[in-house]
Amino acid sequence: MTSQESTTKLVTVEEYVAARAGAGLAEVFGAIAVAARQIERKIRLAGLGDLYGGGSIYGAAGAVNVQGEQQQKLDVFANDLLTQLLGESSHVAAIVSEEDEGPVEFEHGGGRNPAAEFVVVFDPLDGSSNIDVNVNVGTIFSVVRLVGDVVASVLKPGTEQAAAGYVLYGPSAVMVMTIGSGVAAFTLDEDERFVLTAEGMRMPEQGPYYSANEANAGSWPEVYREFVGGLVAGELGGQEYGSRYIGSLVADFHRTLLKGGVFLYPPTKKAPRGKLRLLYEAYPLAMVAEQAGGAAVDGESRLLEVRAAGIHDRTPLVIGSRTEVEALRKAVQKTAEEVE
Ligand code: FBP
Repeated sequence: MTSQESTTKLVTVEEYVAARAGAGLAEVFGAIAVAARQIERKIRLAGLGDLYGGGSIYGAAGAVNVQGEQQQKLDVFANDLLTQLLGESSHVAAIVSEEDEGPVEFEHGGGRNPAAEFVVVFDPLDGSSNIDVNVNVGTIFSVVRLVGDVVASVLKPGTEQAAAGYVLYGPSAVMVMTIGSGVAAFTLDEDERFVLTAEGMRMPEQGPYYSANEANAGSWPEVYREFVGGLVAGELGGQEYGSRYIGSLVADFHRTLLKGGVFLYPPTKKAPRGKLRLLYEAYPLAMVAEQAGGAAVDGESRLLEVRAAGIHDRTPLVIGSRTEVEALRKAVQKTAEEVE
């Protein structure tokens, strides 16, 4: 159904944010929405490969990013597009991306635009291992206020985020976001606009799924193995659990937001400080989780209060329904006390 036929007043994400947080932040969401719709189109048509000329967008771009990972062509496409469109906004002073070593600062008229009050931090395309196999991937973003220099602004605790969210490129493209007053979802419609489809979203108190790469379980700290074992054994209030793991953080988180349960990426021998990145993976999802009544920890501490020392810092992540996350936090804390 197109907007012309719709009898309901459709609200775009830009209108929603403008009405609640002003034109500046609305412009930032507008830039993210335009980028997301072009990324969505590129992903949707990627399977056509080179049929229509122009080469395939699948595969490696031939470069390695600051994480030491092979950049995928779609990573580079998404990164360049977000950087370009956010750079055109007079309200954005700089961006920080998973794909770039340092911040990219924007100049308007030969210097920083004094009206530029935001820095946007993002993972342009999360779930790289799933890009070429047509499985859901996403874009994750966090918006912080510029206070002093860019790095100092983005290294503030996650509690300081002005806004956060993600776009899931799945059967439908959905943007889930918060500006600090609850969680809303916007779905890409046939007129290529992200229109409001859910508001005041709540994560169930406890859910039927746990989500983790159990192939790593052998190198998790014991307390995480015991925790997952306890879930499977029905020890958490008798709740039965199924296992779900897509391997794209955005997709695994989105299911957890809607159905409840817990997603875990514990420390491993290979990644003792965790695999996932604090600023552009964990912080934004933790803000969404908390705003929807869920929770997020790095094991023992509230994730949003964990401080980053560097823009590409990694962290263990346990996120989801309050019941499971609180139970895990208590177990890790107890283990830490026993060690002391
Ligand atoms: P990037 O693709 O942005 O590097 O994200 C990391 C990620 O792919 C997450 O989306 C996902 O949760 C995790 O890594 C999967 O890791 P693993 O393959 O070790 O299970």
